[in-house]
Amino acid sequence: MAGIDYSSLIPNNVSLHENRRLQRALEDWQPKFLEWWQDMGPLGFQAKETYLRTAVSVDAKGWAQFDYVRMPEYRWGIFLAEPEPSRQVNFGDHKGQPAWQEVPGEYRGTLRRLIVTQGDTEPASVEQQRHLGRTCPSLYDLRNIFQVNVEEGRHLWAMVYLLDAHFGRDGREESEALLQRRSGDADKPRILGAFNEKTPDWLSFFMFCFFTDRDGKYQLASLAESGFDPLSRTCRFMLTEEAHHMFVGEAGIMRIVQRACELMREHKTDDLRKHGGIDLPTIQRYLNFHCSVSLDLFGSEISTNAANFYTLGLKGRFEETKKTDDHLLKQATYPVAELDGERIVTRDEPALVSLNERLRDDYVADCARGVARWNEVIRKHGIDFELTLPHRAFHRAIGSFAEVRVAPDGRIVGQADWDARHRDWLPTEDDKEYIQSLMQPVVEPGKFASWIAPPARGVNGLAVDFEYVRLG
Ligand code: BYC
Repeated sequence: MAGIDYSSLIPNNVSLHENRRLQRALEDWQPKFLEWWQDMGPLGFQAKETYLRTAVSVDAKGWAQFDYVRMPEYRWGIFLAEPEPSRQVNFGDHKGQPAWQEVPGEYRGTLRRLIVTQGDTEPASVEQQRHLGRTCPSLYDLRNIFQVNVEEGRHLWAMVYLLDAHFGRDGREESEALLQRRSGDADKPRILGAFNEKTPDWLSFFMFCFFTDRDGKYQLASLAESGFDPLSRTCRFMLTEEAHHMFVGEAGIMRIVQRACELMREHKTDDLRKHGGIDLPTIQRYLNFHCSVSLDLFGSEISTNAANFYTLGLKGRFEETKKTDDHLLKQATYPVAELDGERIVTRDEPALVSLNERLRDDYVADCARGVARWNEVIRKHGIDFELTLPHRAFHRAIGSFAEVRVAPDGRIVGQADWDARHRDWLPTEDDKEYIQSLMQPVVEPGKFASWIAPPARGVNGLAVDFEYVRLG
């Protein structure tokens, strides 16, 4: 692969052409990435021209260039947000020191683990969504999922760049391992729980984009505060793309809710399964599932790992620099929900070990704003139903609530209650079968599946019936 013009093939603002060692590492990795993309990327559409956004620079003009491209020819670029002059470490024991341009030797292992954990989620989500193109509800949605997929690919490139540029041989080995783990594989699974779940249908996909990509937003925002400046700058740029993924999720669910309401009004019934819609209680059960597995992604409520990441200056709080406290947190406390026998109580805990919970709080508040916008659609149709976020203790596999059974309203219930009721709370086999039966491809420009309303507008100012993917 020697002799590739990397500046044009891999748009970048990290002067790739000046760094022979890094170029060689990426030259070695790139064909393996493409092989992984062919094996695990969107199935069946690799040769189709798709109207995609590509970042060719980080400025306002360059970060969103739209054109038709075949996915394997997508130009996965490497971009860091512009440097902040004289940036410092803004929290923890090194507060006030100049931000690090190289990895501090003593934090190598910890930082590598954070970057690998972040990087691992990116290919995982592409793997999870591999089959969805075949059942797209419209060409518009097909284009959107491919946009999300290529950008997750770019986010993998972003983490591989950090590993290859700053972690020597260990980094290169980790870059390879990122292409070897597989979502849901019993022997070599992805690192975090939610990324080993299946995304078998489009309702799950939109929920994933709303809930799980939003974890991405909060984790990236915390890493964007890092004292390790290349990580900070990388994450800052990734956040611009992450916003689109959450839009796809929020707007997707909103359109499903809209369609459900239209069908309820038209047929004067809640039973939408006769009419090809997705009823609101089913949407609620999918919401409960995706919210709870995404809450797990924040780690344990009380975490010495989180305290260390902060004290070492590696991972901050959401909007760290906007906070007005001492940014050391050694004396501070934070209210944390905990199990107390048969009750859930809130106790003040040392703030440093509570940082996962604090980030989870920021996340839950953000999710609640999105759910309120969905409820606004229901309310406008004059329908008496409200979607709600499940209690944070519901259906958890990580942290203090992993051992107990909790109802979506926060009541601790016994196993017998759980067995009797969980079909009301989580997607049932029936639900899954019904949703699967709806997954019939709709590929005529401007047409939409029966269970989802068209979007209010198309992509990049284009019409909703634009040919977003050329299937011909
Ligand atoms: N599943 O103290 P604890 C995204 C492990 S999403 C499995 O509780 P800690 C995206 C943990 O690793 C954002 N294992 O947690 C979205 C630890 O293992 P070790 C991804 C889990 O370390 C959509 C042990 O349990 N980025 O970008 O404070 C599409 C005890 O750890 C889980 C990041 O996550 C779990 N859910 O925090 C595409 C940021 N949770 O050390 C992309 C980087 C915990 O005992 N990662 N464990 O072997 C981190 O900051 C932290 O690793 C975590 C966990 C927040 C994930």
